[in-house]
Amino acid sequence: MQVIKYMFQPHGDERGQLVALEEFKDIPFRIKRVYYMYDTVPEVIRGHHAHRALEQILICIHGSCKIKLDNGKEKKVVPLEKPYEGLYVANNMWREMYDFSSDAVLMVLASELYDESDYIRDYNEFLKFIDEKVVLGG
Ligand code: T46
Repeated sequence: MQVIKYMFQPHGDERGQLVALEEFKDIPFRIKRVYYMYDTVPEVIRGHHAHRALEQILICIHGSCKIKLDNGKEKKVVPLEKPYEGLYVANNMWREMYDFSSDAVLMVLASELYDESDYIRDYNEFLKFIDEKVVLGG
């Protein structure tokens, strides 16, 4: 499984750091939505779903967390610990977010507006979705 982690360019000077993200330049899609999670309860695991079409970049802009990616065949755990790194998560990837530090803020840049019908929340349905994509050559 190929994990795509972007290392964004911080603009640092004596005042501190600044990271700027532009769609189609630093981010490979049009950014239609931004959301973030914080005050995550220790031991909690978020996610447990995939998406039919949504692409996202996950950036832990404060603190740290881990992302487990599962493409139906392979699983990989990716730590996010720096505010200048972004993990690309494609639609066809089951994801779980966990091990949040108490100060973690996980920000997500999303290619689509919120749409509950885009979620695949059942793991067997996800495996079927992946198989159908392979058959269709997607
Ligand atoms: C994903 C991972 C990384 C909204 O009203 N609008 C939104 O844009 C989002 C993302 C959520 N919500 C509502 C829906 C639920 O009532 O916020 C509540 C929590 O959402 P959810 O349980 O889906 O959160 P996570 O952390 O399990 O998953 C989220 C995203 O939903 C998902 O697309 O890939 O973060």
